[in-house]
Formats: sequence, structure tokens, C-alpha cells
Amino acid sequence: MSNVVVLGSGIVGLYTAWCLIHYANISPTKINVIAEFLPGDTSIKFTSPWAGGNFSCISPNDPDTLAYDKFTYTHLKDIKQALGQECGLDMRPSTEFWDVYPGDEKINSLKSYLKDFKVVPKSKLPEGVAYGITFTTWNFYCPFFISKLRAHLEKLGVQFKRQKLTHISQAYIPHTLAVFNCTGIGAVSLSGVKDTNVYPTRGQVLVVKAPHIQENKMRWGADFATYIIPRPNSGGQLILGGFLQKDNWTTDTFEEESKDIIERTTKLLPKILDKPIEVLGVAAGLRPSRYGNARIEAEIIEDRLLIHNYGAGGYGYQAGFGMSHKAVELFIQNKKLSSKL
Ligand SMILES: Cc1cc2nc3c(=O)[nH]c(=O)nc-3n(C[C@H](O)[C@H](O)[C@H](O)COP(=O)(O)OP(=O)(O)OC[C@H]3O[C@@H](n4cnc5c(N)ncnc54)[C@H](O)[C@@H]3O)c2cc1C
Ligand SMILES: *[C@@H]1O[C@H](CO)[C@@H](O)[C@H](O)[C@H]1NC(C)=O
Ligand SMILES: *[C@@H]1O[C@H](CO)[C@@H](O)[C@H](O)[C@H]1NC(C)=O
Ligand SMILES: CC(=O)N[C@H]1CO[C@H](CO)[C@@H](O)[C@@H]1O
Repeated sequence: MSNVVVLGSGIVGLYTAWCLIHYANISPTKINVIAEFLPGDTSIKFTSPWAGGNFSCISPNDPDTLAYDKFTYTHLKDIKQALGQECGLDMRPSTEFWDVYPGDEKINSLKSYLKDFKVVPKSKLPEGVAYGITFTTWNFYCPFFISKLRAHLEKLGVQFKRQKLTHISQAYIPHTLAVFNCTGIGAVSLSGVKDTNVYPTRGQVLVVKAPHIQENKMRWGADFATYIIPRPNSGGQLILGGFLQKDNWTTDTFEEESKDIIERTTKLLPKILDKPIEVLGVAAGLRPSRYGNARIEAEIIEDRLLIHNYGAGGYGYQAGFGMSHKAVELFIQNKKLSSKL
């Protein structure tokens, strides 16, 4: 009983493999990542390549998620150090505006750890905005970063295997100590136990070339989300978004949504227009949202240890490291039990 299986190779599965090595002392050669889609692939069933890639204030205000965010923000430097300077992860300035004050829990938590945290004076807020902050944030060039993280884990000895599972029981390869369920949105259709609390939140984004923009800016409205996110080490790519469309499985992209995105983002940050807009791509992605937020839980089913780590919604990059750390703590607590089975 020494293999550990991580089902899913999105950002959450990769963070989980990292945490198993660094916090549970599992030898990388005993870690098996099994996934239908791997870094480098693109599919609507694979959310991680589509993320904008900022650490922002969008995540919910419950104490668990606030702790996952904080863990991720304060520990990402370890991953950057292991992957090297040009890994698609870097720090950039950020401004966030809210039309409705996000609440003291959130602001007090952010204030306790965000670098260069400052409240924007009321006189400097755009019309309709109730509250704003500036800080230094983490930015990801998502598809590049997950490929780098995979390559690093592979070099250490982690095995990646492409396989689509139709039932979670197929994840239990011989001598398996535990399986981590990091299947994101994909597992809505995975039989075993179906979690009907999982639903997609669709988003459309534009990738444009704009090397002159090296800052983040976002505005959270009552019924819209507008954001501007530079991608580190990408040769000047900038993400413009976006949409948060609950329960919408549409994978097509729409011209009128792209127009709307350009209108809102250039209004929020007019200097985007200092150079003509060159659109490199338009994409739609499905955030793996979940009623009740992310599920980090250990379960013993038919004498087998299963640890859930999914439902990261719109914040898998920024909270996923903390989620995975918690999942690995549950593994450590339950492992003794499992090895006696
Ligand atoms: C437009 C958009 C913008 C976003 N912006 C940000 C952002 O700025 N910051 C941020 O933190 N987050 C952002 N997100 C959210 C982020 O992308 C997700 O939270 C994250 O990618 C979820 O990762 P995951 O590993 O849980 O799922 P996924 O990346 O979907 O990975 C799931 C994995 O499980 C595998 N899998 C599933 N089912 C099976 C099966 N049956 N058999 C085998 N393998 C299976 C898949 O193949 C895949 O490898 C954004 C999302 C979108 C759509
Ligand atoms: C694995 O995770 C998915 C959500 O991505 C969930 O729907 C499914 O029920 C989980 N599998 C099991 C066996 O619990
Ligand atoms: C999903 O989103 C698309 C694009 O915005 C829209 O055209 C479509 O009507 C939506 N579908 C549902 C079911 O809401
Ligand atoms: C580009 C983009 O999608 N913006 C994101 C900014 O950050 C939050 C979470 O960190 C995402 O959910 C937004 O979608």
C-alpha cells in the first residue's frame, strides 16, 4: 500500500501532487496522476488553461476559503523558486473596485497578508464604485504555468497517465493508499457518487497583445465582472474579461460578448487603447462551481480512502494551493487508518 493516485491534472491536481511531496513526505515516484486531459491540452472539459490568472478578491467570504487564499498567496513563492524565474508566475500591481462593499471579514483578512495593501480614497473611485483597494498580486500565465509545474513534477518522478475514467473505482490501481478526487467540472458525469451541487459558471475572455499593460484592474459589479490581467512571461499577452454565467454549459464564443468585454475593459483602463488592439484569441471556459463552495473531505468507501478536492469555481489558482494543503492534511490524518485496512 504505497501508491497515491491523483485523479485530475488541472491546477488543483498539480497543487495536490506538490503538497503530497512537500507536506506529506510522499516519494514522487509513488504519485500517479491520472487524467483525461493533461497540461498542454485544450478542451472545454478542462478548465485550467482558460483561467485569467490573477489572485483577486472574487472568492467567497467564508473562513475556509479566506484561509485557502491566504495559504496560496503566502506559499506560491516556494513553487516559483522551484520552477525558476520564467515560469509564468509573477507579481504585478492590482486595483480592485466593488460596487458593493465586500464586507469586513474579507477586507480584514486581505489586509493581514497582501503586499502593499492600500484603500483607494473615496475621491479617486469611479462613479458607481463603493470601495476600492490596490495591492501587489500574483499573476499566472495559466496554460504555460501548469505545463511548467507538470514538467517539474515529472522530473522529480511523478507519473502522469492519460486515461478517462468512467467510475471512480478505476482510480484504485494496485497498492493504492488513497485517491484524490481533483476532477473539477469533469466529474459531474463521473459515476460513483455524483455531486449535484457542482455546476458550471461560464466565462468568455479575450487574449490580446498589449505589452504596455503590466497591471491588473478589475471591477465587481452587481451583475457583471470586468477584469484586465497581464500574463507573465508570455511576450505581452493580456487577458480581458469577462462573464460569470451561472449554470451555462455553452462552449461557443460570441462576437457581441467580445465587443462588450472590449467596451468595459477599455473604459476601466483606457490606456489599453494606447496601442491598436490585436486579438490573439477568444475563449470560453467553465468554472467548476459548487453550492456550499469547494469540497475538501476524506471519505472511506468500501475500505478505500478517497479525498475530495474539487469545486474551486473561479478561484482554483488563487485558493487551490490552500485547498490542496488541507486535502493533504486530511490524508495524513486518515492514512494510518487506511494502511490498517
Ligand atoms: C474564464 C475563466 C477565468 C478564470 N480566471 C481565474 C483566475 O483569474 N484566477 C483563478 O484562481 N481562477 C480562475 N478561474 C478558475 C480556474 O480556472 C478553476 O478554478 C480551475 O482551473 C479549476 O481547476 P481544477 O483542477 O479543479 O479543474 P480542471 O482544470 O478542469 O481539471 C480537471 C482534471 O480532471 C480530469 N478529469 C475530470 N474527469 C475525469 C475523468 N472522468 N477521467 C479522467 N480524468 C478526468 C480532467 O481531464 C482534468 O485533468 C477562471 C476560470 C474561467 C473559466
Ligand atoms: C469527484 O468529484 C466530482 C466533482 O468534480 C464529483 O461530482 C464526484 O461525485 C466525485 N466522485 C466521487 C466518487 O465522490
Ligand atoms: C448561455 O450563454 C450564452 C452566451 O451568453 C447565451 O447565448 C445563452 O442563451 C446562455 N444559455 C443559457 C441556458 O442561459
Ligand atoms: C481573467 C479572469 O478570469 N479574472 C479572474 C480574476 O480572478 C478571479 C479569481 O481569482 C477569477 O474568478 C476571475 O474570473
